[in-house]
Order: sequence, then C-alpha cells, then structure tokens
Amino acid sequence: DPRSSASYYERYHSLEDIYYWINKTAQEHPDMVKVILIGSSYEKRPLYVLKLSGRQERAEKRAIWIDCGIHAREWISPAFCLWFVQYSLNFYNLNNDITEMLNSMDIYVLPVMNPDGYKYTWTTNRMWRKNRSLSKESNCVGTDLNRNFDANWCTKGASNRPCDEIYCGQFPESEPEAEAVANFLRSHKDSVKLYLSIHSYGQMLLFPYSCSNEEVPNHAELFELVQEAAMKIRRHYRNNYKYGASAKTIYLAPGGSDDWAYNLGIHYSFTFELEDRGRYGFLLPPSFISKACNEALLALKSIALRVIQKTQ
Ligand code: PAY
Ligand code: ZN
Repeated sequence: DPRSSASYYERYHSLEDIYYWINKTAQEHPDMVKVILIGSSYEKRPLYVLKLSGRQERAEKRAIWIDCGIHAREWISPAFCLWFVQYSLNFYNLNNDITEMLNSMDIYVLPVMNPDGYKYTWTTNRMWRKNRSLSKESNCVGTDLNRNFDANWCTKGASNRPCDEIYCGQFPESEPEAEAVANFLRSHKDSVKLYLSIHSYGQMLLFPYSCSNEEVPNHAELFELVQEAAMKIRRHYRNNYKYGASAKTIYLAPGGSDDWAYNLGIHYSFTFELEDRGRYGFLLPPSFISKACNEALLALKSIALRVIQKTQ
C-alpha cells in the first residue's frame, strides 16, 4: 500500500502519539531541544513546550513563540508544529534560513494547546472546536480558547452563552490552557519578538487586530510582511493566500491570543490559517499535509528572517 509509505509527518497523530513524539524528539536531540511544562489542561493533561535552540549560545537571546492546536478540529495545525520541529532539527546547519533563525532566536513550540479538545476529536466528535471545561450555569461543555484572552474580551464576535462555539468563558483566562500560555508569555515578554498562532482553514496570513476594526500602530509594516510571505507562497506553490488585518480579512474575533500577545508588547504577532479554502475544510486529507506545511513554513521563514533584521 503506497499510502503507508507516507512519512510520520504526512499523517495525523493521536494525542498519545504526540506526547510520545515530544519525549522521543527531546531525547534524540538533547543539544537542541528542551521540554518545558507550562501548565496543564482542564482535564489535567500536561501542556509541553519544546524549546529549540541553535548551538550558538548567546546571552540575551531573542525568541519566537509558535502555538498549534488551540482549536481541536484543526488537525493540520498540530501537524504543522511537528513538521516545523522536525524540519528545524533536520536542516539546522544545512538550510541557511533555518540555521540563521536558530542561531539568532530560540523557538518555543507548543504542539497542542488544547489537548482535551484534540483527544475528544479523535474519540467522540471530529468537529469539536473548544476545550472541554464544564460550566456552572449550563450543561454545555467547552470554552473557545481563542475568545478567552484579555483583548476586548467577550465583545462583538464572541458569545457569553456556554452552548455557543465562540463562548468566551467566565472571565479572561478562566481556562487553564489560556492562562498557561499567557503566564509563559508574560514571563518571557522581553525576549519573545514574534508570536505565531496556527489555525485552519481559509489560507490566510493575519495580524492584529481581530478584536476591533482599528489599525495597529505598525499596520503598514505587518502588512508588508504578510504580503511578501503570500507572494512567496504564490511563486513557489502556485497557491493564493489572503492577507491583512484579521477583523477586516476574516471577521471580528475578540479575546484572541494574537491580539493579546500584541498588546503585551509582542508587536510581530500573526495568525496563519492553513489550507484549504473550504473544499475539505477541517477534514483536510493527509495527502495535503506536506503542501500545507511547506507553504506555512515558507511564510514563517520569510516573516521570521525579517523580524530578526528588524529587532537587531
Ligand atoms: O485572527 O484570531 C484570529 C483568527 C480568528 C479565528 C477564530 O478564532 O475564529 C478564525 C477561525 C479559526 O481558525 O478558528 C477560522 C475557522 C475557519 C473557523 O472555525 O471559523
Ligand atoms: Zn482556529
């Protein structure tokens, strides 16, 4: 069966597989990978971050943050985080871009920000989006983690009803997954220069704000970065990505991690919506993983290398 010859990274993996992979990856690359426990989920699963570093040690190192799997059903997102880590480890000192990135910045990768939801999409409901927290007022389960951050929290574009897909939660950072990420970024805000959140679907490269129609102070600069990245994707992969400020490009989405990180002071903050444009949507077949990840990787490298120049 030719399909079984697809590599590990061209398949989707269960949560247990991903935990195993995190452990094994760290063990096989002790010089470049450290595992950091940043908190745990509502159902008490660990939230592990992989810290990737080049072998050049520098005192005051800048950093990139990448999170995947904030929404459970967006399976291509954790697949990208795994892809990215593997690519970084394999091509460090072979590919110039990744070598420069890892020599200038540490890269923090959270492969599955919403492990309870992800698990649930494998066992019970493939289309689940939220986490799995129980609410006091209702029998409905789950908060939208991308509505739970403190950025115009629970205004238009979010819901205060626990049964809704975009339920904002009881209060900002009420969810342990959002709180863990926010705490980590708060304590690393001086070093983290670039924030990136990976979602699907829609093929878009987005930047703040999601929570209002206002333009951020460096709108023009962020626009140039995503425009260049989208152009590279078009050239290399003949695929079109939309780009722009989130609220205007997709819709109002208050309480998102990207806006919150921006307001914390991480002024290079992006959300990528990976493939596709809706044909398969969240159910992107495994045969599309490599193209989707290569596109996102190209955009990520393009933006990161610019940010390295800009924050020198
Ligand atoms: O900039 O925060 C942003 C993107 C907003 C995303 C959201 O949280 O609603 C966009 C959606 C997502 O990836 O979750 C888009 C997908 C297709 C959806 O479920 O609507
Ligand atoms: Zn999403």
